[in-house]
Amino acid sequence: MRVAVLGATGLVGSEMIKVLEERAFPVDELVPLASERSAGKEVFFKGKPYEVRAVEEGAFEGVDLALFSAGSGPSRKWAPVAVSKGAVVVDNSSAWRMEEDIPLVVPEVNPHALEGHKGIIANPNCATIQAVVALKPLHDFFGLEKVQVVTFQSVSGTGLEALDELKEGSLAVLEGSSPKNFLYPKPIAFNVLPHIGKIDERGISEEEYKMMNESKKIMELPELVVSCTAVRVPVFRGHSEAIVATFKEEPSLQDAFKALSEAPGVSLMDDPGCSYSVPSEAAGTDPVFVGRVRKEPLCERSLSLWVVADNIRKGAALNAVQIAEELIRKGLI
Ligand code: 2RA
Repeated sequence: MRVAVLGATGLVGSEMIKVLEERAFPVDELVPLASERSAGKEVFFKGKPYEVRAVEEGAFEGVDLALFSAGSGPSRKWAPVAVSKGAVVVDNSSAWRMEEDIPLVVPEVNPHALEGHKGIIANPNCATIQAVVALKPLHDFFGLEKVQVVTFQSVSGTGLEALDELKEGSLAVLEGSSPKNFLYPKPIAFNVLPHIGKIDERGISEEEYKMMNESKKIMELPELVVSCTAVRVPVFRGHSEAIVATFKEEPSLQDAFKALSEAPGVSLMDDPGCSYSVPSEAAGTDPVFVGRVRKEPLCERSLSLWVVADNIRKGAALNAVQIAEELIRKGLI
């Protein structure tokens, strides 16, 4: 299979190439693509160097699968071009996610949504992916009615620049000075910012809308009530989420543990001594770690969960490759 990766030099794009190799995806030829600015750089796949090409129409000739992680603008421009050349596009940007006829897919939750795709498939937002992987098994058991999520999102979600900012900003603070020109509305070093994406006139941020809207589409629960506060935290890699899930039926802890322990993509942390994961442990791994599972005294018929995952892997690159694997399994590519 001829596989293109657009955004090949970025955090997610380079992880996509790594995951393709790790999972022995059937790549006969890799076509690493990027903007003019990054063209000419070198990436490695199966021990071989590949020169990154500047994206242009001809680059998609003969491409079977195109994994995109280059932002909404380039996705809107190049995904239709890639499809016109016969490729199936799995796009990690937010460009297509809420388009009615575009599947928004987490393979552990709604693989059936791939049927009848028209060439473009949207990869959900990282924070949404880990939440629905944890919620799906509980929904199947108890019927999900309402979800309240507070996210603790690492700076890698913003990209390579933000990793440098956290490091340099933290050093500056430790040396007694203050961080200089920063990417976020306020310095992230030793700070937490309840502000990811623009905040609208209702006081809700773009990231919070992603959680609210994407989770309903993926779980096919248009009536689901979702509330989210998305927070940026001074962590390099790995998103964490405190979730309160309210169900139609009273959830028993025993059934909740059974559902989670058997759920695809979930690693249940249920050791009474240490029933939770943390970003430093989740970084570089595939599972969605679910811990601190407990009855929620504040709300009836509710459970509280602590959900941690690597936002660059399961939250982006791995989920995209798993979608491609599912397409092969279903004969849809
Ligand atoms: C973030 N979810 O964490 C957004 C985009 N990756 O910044």
